[in-house]
Amino acid sequence: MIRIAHISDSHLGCAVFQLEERREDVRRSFKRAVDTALEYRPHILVHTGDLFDINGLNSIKDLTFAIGVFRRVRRKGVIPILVDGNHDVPYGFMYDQSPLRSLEASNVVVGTKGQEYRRVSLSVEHQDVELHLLAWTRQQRARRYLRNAVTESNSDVALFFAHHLDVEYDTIPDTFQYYGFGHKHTFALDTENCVGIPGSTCIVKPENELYGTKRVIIVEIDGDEVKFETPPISDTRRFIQVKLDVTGRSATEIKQEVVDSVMKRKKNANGAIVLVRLTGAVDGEVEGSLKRNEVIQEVEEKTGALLVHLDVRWECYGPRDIRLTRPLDVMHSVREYLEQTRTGEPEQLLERLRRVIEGGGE
Ligand SMILES: [Mn+2]
Repeated sequence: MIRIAHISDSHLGCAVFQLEERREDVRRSFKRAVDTALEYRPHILVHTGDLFDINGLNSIKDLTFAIGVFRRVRRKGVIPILVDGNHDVPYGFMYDQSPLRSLEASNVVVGTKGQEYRRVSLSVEHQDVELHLLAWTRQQRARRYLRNAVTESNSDVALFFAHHLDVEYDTIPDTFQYYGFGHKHTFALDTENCVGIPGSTCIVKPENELYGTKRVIIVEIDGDEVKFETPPISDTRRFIQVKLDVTGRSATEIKQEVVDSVMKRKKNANGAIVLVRLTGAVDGEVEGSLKRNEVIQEVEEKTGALLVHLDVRWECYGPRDIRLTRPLDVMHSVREYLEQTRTGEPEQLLERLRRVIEGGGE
């Protein structure tokens, strides 16, 4: 039996909202995922790319940290394997070599050595294990490598790892016992076709990632039998998402609602990154008078959140054209005005108006 732990997309150096605190969060999240993987006593630990984030400019601190983590993995008798992701390729004008090459030079990890496709043979528990590692490349080339992949007839276990392969899983040949990919930051596992994506070890883009899970994929291969375990992992920082439909609200009401809805989670919000998504429809007056900075400042002060982000997705109608079909009919015009400005519950107002018009007073 051999056991593989599969993780991906650690994006060391990435700092959402340019928060300096995130660099440390991201390192700790990566280490925590590795620790979870090690609890399952794997023989091999595979990382399918984007170990470093291109926007993090691969600081020496992150590189040193990664070497330390993988050295610890090695000391436990586990072999760390790396595949180059789209963030791991050199960006000519910024730097001329992928940081993964530095890791390989430190002799703790096994990687692609800068080749597009590399076949690695290992002996694990007296079994011949064959790993095919496909570095980030154009999808057309990647699919060709997959189609043409041939395994040795004498290998006991054959595994295929790439950062990303855009293929229908049921068209994948059954050449390999497991296909491990990355690139997508939330977990997916197709046990029928033996294709797994663990998701990133931290949150890279909160707006896309808060609804999925992130896991370590443990693959246990015993002869023809393949078994999976998928322990969950999470970012070391708490993210809170609040959604509010603010249609028909004034700027003051919106501010109050945002404060109230985050305050409800005050305990949780301490130190958290809070994303407030505002949807619905507002007019130009509301949009212009909502002082976003004040809302953010108030919520941050009252809850101790590390950062509050207003993710404004409402539709703004600008100055509204009110169309009155019978302008001389006061009741009818007021009704049309209330409806078109989406003022909630107009009936009460109309009833009072009716009494004023009909009875000359209340
Ligand atoms: Mn990625």
